[in-house]
Amino acid sequence: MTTPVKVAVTGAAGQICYSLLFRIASGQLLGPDTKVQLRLLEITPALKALEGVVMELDDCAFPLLDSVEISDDANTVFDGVNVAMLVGARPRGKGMERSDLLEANGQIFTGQGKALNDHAADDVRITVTGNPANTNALIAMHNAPDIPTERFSALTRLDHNRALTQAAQKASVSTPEVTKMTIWGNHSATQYPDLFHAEIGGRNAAEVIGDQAWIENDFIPTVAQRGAAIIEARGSSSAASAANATIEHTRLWLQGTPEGDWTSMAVRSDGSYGVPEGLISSFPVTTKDGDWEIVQGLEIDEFSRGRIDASVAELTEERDTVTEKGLI
Ligand code: NAX
Repeated sequence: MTTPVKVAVTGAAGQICYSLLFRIASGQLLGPDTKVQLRLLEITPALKALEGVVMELDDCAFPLLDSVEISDDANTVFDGVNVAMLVGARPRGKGMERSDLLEANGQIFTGQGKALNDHAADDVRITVTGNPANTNALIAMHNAPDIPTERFSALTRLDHNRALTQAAQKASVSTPEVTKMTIWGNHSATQYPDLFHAEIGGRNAAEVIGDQAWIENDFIPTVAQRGAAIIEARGSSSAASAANATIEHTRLWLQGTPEGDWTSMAVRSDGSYGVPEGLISSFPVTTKDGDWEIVQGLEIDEFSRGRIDASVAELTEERDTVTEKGLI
């Protein structure tokens, strides 16, 4: 057994965490040889519910779960953490404008960025799931000047997984046959799930499918609006699949992407593919030993260019809004 890893999770009494925490504690994030110390953050009114979740964690008697601490103080929870999953966020309330939502979340992510900056371990890796995820990650990153910018990411692996399944079902293959999928841009309805660089059974996915109309009119909108479709069907937003993607995103980051494949991760742009430097935007990335690299050299045709630019324009607007509000 190696040294236990400290994993912080925020929004711990929420619905994503009701799946996420149990999967982390059972070893699905760090593997069967690593003990985990869970450090859970909630707002004060949700602490009682969180106590109930902790009772359930206890009742699983997970061999790999070394300890669980809960608090409503980010400085306490983030103390010494190696991994931080920022799931908790302020949902959009009735009559709330997008800029109000950015501001409400800005308050949360400035504070959590500062607390991570002051208390997290030197090797911390941070993933933001709570929406608007890309811009929340941007805010946290700007408020943590001592943490290298490449340690911040936002989740687009759920969109990636949705795209894998849509493509696999269309081509009547199983999901592992679909590789090199990319989600570009924002985790929002403007995201661009890209089949033109993906492969099915090692061949170009768009060519294998051979149906441009399906790609434009079915595939892209189905993936981009899947979250809304789940709410419509289930009456509440994606939870187990979001937990699954949060685990997969972080596991791949720590353990590496398989040879010959990549994942989608929203990370700080270095200007690649014309995405303005500094935005947290989703790219195709490979990972190794806890580091990521944006896949280079993909040719972007006019169709893909337009889609990427539209999503990046939205991210630029979000950045401008949070800059005006003094959050970054
Ligand atoms: P819930 O509303 O069930 O849970 C959120 C929890 O966060 C609540 O228990 C709340 O008390 C807590 N919270 C609020 N402010 C907090 C703070 N300052 N510190 C700590 N905890 C705080 O939402 P849930 O369904 O779990 O979703 C969580 C977030 O994930 C939402 O923002 C949601 O929009 C986002 N999602 C992101 C996805 C992605 O792919 N990036 C997909 C799924 C999901 O929609």
